[in-house]
Amino acid sequence: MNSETLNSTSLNSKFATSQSMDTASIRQQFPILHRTIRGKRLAYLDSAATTQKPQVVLNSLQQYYSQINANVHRGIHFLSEQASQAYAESRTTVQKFLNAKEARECIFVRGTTEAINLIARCFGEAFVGPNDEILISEMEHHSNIVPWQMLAKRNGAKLKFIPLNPNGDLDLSNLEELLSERTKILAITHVSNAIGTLNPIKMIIDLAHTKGIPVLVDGAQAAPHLKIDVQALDCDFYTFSSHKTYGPTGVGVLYGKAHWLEKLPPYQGGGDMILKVTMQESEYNQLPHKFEAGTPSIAAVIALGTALNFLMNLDREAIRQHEENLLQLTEKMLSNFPGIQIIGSPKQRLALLSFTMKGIHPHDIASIVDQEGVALRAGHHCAMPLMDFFAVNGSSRVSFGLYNNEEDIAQLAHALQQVQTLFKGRI
Ligand code: ALA
Repeated sequence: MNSETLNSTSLNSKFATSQSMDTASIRQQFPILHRTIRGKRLAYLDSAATTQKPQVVLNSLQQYYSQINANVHRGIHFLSEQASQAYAESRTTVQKFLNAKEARECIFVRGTTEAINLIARCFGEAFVGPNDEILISEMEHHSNIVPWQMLAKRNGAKLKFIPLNPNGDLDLSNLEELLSERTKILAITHVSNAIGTLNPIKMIIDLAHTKGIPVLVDGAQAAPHLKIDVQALDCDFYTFSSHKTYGPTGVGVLYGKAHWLEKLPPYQGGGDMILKVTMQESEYNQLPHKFEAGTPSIAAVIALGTALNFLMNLDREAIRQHEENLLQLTEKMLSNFPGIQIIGSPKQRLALLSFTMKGIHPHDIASIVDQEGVALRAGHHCAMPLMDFFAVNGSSRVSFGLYNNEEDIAQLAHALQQVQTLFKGRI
């Protein structure tokens, strides 16, 4: 490949608009970005798997455990009141982040996977019976496939799929027919975690609603990058994970319209989700507590609030533009490599892409670039049906966070050249 494409100075000047966001000062706030990996600068290009955490989030975790550690909603002592208040404030922050109508519509769960499992279990129990249909798409992450397969098996329902176009967009030409009289719910990803397709989610929701069908949106790969407005989208359920949104692991959010959540049975039984328990039966608590049995991940919930405030205090549109520039730059860089094939060419991609390198296994690529300090994800990305659609066993994925810069892409280009050098004559 042309050595100019490896030169970070030329990359910088080509996409000068990226500089309108002060990436340097943002990077300063992420301590992990300053460590070296195998003696090399870290180029972290795996934010779709999990994002790195800013210092304010780390401080929030430390502060909770060192200053206010106590259980929530249980004690009347000072610390428990402080912890409960911080926990409740975090819910209000989530409400603001999603523009939900009410804070009680925002349920803390373990992550997107648990949120979808909760709906598959509780909505399934209440509303899905034999021969009913559940509609998803062929581009879903396993966590938006397997819970529905389990439900279909349990209740004798049928799982149907929105197909794909060869470019990796959803084929929506038959959506109206796919949304049948028997369809009880449509569950669809906002953004593909494997190839980055940004779906026309509003149009899909509106169409489903014309037939009275509720829609769950898997927002795991959208919430870190887009301003989400659940009222404008009018979705019935929306899910995202803290750890992909600059917060800690172990917590995520299930948004649901109150009228739906009120109709669903509880997910788990235990403390906090009840008002009264006798030996024979129980009376369940109000929203949101009905779905939050047991001691929650208190520190993580509070630090998620910190992470969302961190994001909301930044210029989200500038971040989006910055990540878009990085994506275009990466596409351009990869297209200069012989044998590299970017998977799909959707109309709109968000913050990530996947590629294959002729004759080289994605795991080999990830191992070799790792030696150069570059972190990529390799494999099927928990989207095996999508990999089958593109007839590949797996791919290498580059995904961005707000802290990435042109230097990361130049470092990736250099590392990929090492891969080609090592495999020269063998492919
Ligand atoms: N769902 C995460 C990813 O796509 C783990 O990498």
